[in-house]
Amino acid sequence: QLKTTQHMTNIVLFGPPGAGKGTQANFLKEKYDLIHISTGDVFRFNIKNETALGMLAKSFMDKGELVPDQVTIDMLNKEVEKNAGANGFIFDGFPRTNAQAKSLDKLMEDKDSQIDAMVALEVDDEVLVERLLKRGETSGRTDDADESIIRNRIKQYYTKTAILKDYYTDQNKYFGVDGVGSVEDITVRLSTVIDKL
Ligand code: B4P
Repeated sequence: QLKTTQHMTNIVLFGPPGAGKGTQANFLKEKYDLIHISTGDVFRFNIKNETALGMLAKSFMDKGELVPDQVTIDMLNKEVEKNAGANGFIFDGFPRTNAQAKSLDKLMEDKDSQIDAMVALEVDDEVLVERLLKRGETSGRTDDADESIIRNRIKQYYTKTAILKDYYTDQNKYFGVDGVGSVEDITVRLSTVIDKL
């Protein structure tokens, strides 16, 4: 018997901190009519509203550490459930660990769907630091305020997150894009990949 699919398009937008994930997701969600879930934004919303989740997340984010997997996974699952019936999702900042990637696959499978692609923004470390320090001048984000915290975030990326490139490459789902250039040019590069899915 053939499996029925919902024809959802689900994209993981990937890259180190400051690569432009949030910036690009805002364009792509409109263009492809997808629900954008940024785990960083959800945590910041909870911090602003002083929820228990926010207070917990803040203790990690302020140091440039990752929030523990189970907390992040539970939150992500709830955000997806809130949007049942969507055409698909852009996951921005999730998954960031192997455990998160596995749980996302399971979540999609339960919906008779799948992750179609990981689209990665490739940017050199020094450019990342420069961008985040610049954002820190106005964003009020505690994790952008200090170079040592920014460097710790990049370190966390290399030790815990970068390995996910292999996870998706093994499934022929990894697509890397040059993340340096104008925001518009980078949107075109990403769209070229997504249009082929
Ligand atoms: P995020 O909110 O995901 O923070 P980020 O990695 O800095 O976001 P992003 O990469 O989207 O920034 P953007 O490029 O848009 O995470 C923050 C923290 O939350 C993490 O450190 C962690 O503690 C926690 N967290 C989140 N998800 C988690 C998870 N799954 N598991 C555990 N913990 C989690 O912006 C960067 C800057 O570059 C902006 O100022 C932008 O204007 C600029 N920019 C963008 N494109 C540009 C371009 N083309 N040229 C020049 N500048 C550009």
